[in-house]
Amino acid sequence: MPGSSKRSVSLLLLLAYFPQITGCSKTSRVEPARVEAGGNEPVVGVTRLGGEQVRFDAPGSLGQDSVYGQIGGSSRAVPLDSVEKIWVVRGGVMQRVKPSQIRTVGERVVGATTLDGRDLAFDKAGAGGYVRADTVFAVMNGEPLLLPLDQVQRLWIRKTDAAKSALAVIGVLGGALLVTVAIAAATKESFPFVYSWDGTQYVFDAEPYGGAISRGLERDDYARLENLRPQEGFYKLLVTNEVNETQMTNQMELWVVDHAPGVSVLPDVRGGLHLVSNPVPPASARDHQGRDLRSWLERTDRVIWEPLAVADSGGGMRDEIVLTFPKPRGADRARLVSNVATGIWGSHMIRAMLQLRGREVDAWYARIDGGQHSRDSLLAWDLREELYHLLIDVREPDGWQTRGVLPGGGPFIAEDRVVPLDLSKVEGDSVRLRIRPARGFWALNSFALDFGEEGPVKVDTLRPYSGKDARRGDVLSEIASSDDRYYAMPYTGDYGHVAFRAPAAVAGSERTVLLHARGYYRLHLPIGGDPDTAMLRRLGEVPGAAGQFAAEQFSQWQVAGR
Ligand SMILES: [Ca+2]
Ligand SMILES: [Ca+2]
Repeated sequence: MPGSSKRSVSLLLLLAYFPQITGCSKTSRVEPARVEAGGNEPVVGVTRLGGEQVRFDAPGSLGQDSVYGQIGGSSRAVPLDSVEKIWVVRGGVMQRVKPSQIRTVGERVVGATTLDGRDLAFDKAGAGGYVRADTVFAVMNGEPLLLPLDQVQRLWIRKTDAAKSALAVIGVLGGALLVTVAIAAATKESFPFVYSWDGTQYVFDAEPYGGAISRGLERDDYARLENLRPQEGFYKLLVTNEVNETQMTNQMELWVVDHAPGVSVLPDVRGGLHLVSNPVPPASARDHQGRDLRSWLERTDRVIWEPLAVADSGGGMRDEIVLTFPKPRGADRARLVSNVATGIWGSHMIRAMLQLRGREVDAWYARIDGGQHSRDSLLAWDLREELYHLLIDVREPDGWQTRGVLPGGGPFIAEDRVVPLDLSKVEGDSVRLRIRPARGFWALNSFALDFGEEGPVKVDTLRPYSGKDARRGDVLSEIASSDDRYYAMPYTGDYGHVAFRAPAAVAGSERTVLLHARGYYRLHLPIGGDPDTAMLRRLGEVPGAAGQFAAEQFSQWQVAGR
């Protein structure tokens, strides 16, 4: 970054903070802090030299020499040298970081997945990889590597927080369509982050209860904590709110399973645990355009199939992927083992669709919280569109039959999840499964089928031993059980520590620890105006309209980012 623009940026003061906790129209001021280019904070407007106030329609962004935002529906760039003050919302609504600015936000590129599905892991020595202009600069296998961004499908970013001793490696979409905004959505739109103490640091390990955007949608979530290790007899978790929302945790407990080595213990969506010993990858995986997706979907790795929210060559916003697995003779049931997350754009669409309700969003929340009928129709709509639930169809003699449902999750951590499948009507020596994900809403990592025998799973349930919020102190009684008491984290930056007494290890067995968490969250939305009733009606009544809306929003966002 040229010195002049950096200097002008550092002169700009952060002046405002809008705590839109419940959509109330309260604006308050907090202590000034510096705005960093590429920082977390979306720009709501600027004060120009001479005092003119400019307020953007939607959060804008700070570029190298201009502030970008929308005014009256059209994109504007306000040159920094004409700006006196920048107004930002603290917390990440949507972060746009220019490639040239990635190093200024303390992130390091540790790898890249290319558009053709290669996983490149950069050498860890030195400062790690970084992005400048349209190129990733890194060292791999001791050799310098220059990788054009338009060959990148996903960048892997290492984020550290020294104060909390926390580490997270997350994947963000890159690629030709996003060159000018190469790091998109580095802040997410939902779900608390849970970090596991691994003996030396906290490592990002779970994102519970995604999609539970109001109390009526509160749900249980089950996630393996692969990084958790006991220390001095305790398992320790760090829970953080890193996004612009209020997170409400009702309950946290650990499930400890000591089991035979070499077996995986995996949860289904209802919290049933399954012993999986021999998951078989698909023999073939093809989409409706004939693309071979097997190398993307055959194992859980950094090669993740995530179509952008752009129509395919036929104008469609739904993909259709058929997975074929060999079937042992006589097998009449199997367990689908999937590793699937909500896509980055799909995660963002939760916010975009809520914002359509404008000032009436609280009335919508009240309906969802107050009545099963409203919740049922929301779920029915979601199942029709397959935005946050994915139907698993099985090919039977009389056609495709839906035999399972897979919920979204993530978007930054996808859990392995089991879907028990009835195959009693499947004929022949193979099983064909079909999924029809809405484009932009899904990040598909892997699918496998396990035909092994089920056995009983013995679970040791651990209630929390201590729970301390960094600001409020003791929260143990709030997370101890599922009731009407919640551990609330209303502000971005809130965090707390939860500890559990670790049972002694069992000789000769392997241990799997799962987090069972229950809760919900509320997004902090901008002060609402008139609801967009025409669009809301279209989304509700017209099949496929939600996918079209996502594509329109994506297209507008790309234009605004240029
Ligand atoms: Ca509780
Ligand atoms: Ca994969």
